Amino acid sequence: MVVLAKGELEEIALPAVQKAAASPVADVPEIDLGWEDAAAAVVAACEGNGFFKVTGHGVAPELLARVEAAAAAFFAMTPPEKEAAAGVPPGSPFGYGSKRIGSNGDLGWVEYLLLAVTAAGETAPLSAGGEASPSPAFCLFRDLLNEYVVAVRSMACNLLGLIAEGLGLREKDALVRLVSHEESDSMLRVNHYPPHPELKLPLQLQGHGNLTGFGEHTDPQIISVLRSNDTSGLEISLRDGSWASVPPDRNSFFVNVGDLLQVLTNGRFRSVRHRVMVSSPRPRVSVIFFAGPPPQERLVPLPWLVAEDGGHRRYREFTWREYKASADRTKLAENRLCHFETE
Ligand code: GA4
Repeated sequence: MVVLAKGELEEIALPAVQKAAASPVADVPEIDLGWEDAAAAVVAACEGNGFFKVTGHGVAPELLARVEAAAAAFFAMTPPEKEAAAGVPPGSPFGYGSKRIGSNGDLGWVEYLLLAVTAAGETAPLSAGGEASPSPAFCLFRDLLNEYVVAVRSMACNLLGLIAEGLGLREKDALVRLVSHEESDSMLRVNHYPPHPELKLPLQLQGHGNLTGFGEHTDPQIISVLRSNDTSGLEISLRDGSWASVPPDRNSFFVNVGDLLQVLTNGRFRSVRHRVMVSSPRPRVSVIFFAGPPPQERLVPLPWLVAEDGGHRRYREFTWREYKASADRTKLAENRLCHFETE
């Protein structure tokens, strides 16, 4: 067991680094958004492992580099400084967190910032979800993240438009409208995976171990758009249930199919199970935009896809508020969709 040093946020025992065989490298489809046949390529990737890489996205590399540097500076502060900077009352799911994931006892070798995205007009102001006022330095970081959210949310909408096109939906904005709505419930998560103390030891003393940074799970939302620095760690579960590692690429974005897209496509796409393993001696920083619908949105498989499936509707209707409340009662690794399946 590794017990964190006194003076850290609190003492939480984590399992020691496990000896584990490295996962094979995933064959991740790469899609350039400028391609003429991007819609078909996105649908094929979603039907495959539900995970793909986006290039030709048009987001300025300079913005990505600024966000990466600002995130590193934020996590370089002491835990009390980070908590105070994020300015969120205790008990809120938003703001700064360390090692605890969700509220049902999941732990990971990760610290994070979780922010609500409230989509008002053209901009996407981030709110830490509380009344307490954040520090001026944190406000600057938040302004930068707002800029990032505008870019990445527009990419998410682009992708949802391509999916609708590739699926041959008559209603072209059936998916986009869920995320571009004024009350859409999207989130931004900035994760920092410090190298495990044992991984700082000379290689011959380490035993090539692995530690869970963020345990396996599927994302509950529609799609998630992730960007990381050049440190490895992300792994996806392939259709056969085996794990494969995703080589990092700081110039590209990675997209996950979420649970809601699985429902909307009546199971034609499947939400991808993924996890982060900490095995690098360098820190990993990732920023993930989770594209969600308004809380009151009623979700049901799209009629066209139900018809294509011989009229079999695989999920019952529910609201996003209902799904989130149900998800919040689960442990990270649980299957959350099974509660919404029809007979
Ligand atoms: C996984 C995806 C996002 O990080 C997140 C996570 C959320 C949390 O950290 O509070 C959850 C997890 C995520 C799924 C099930 C519940 C809720 C932790 C947890 C055990 C912010 C989200 O929306 O769902």
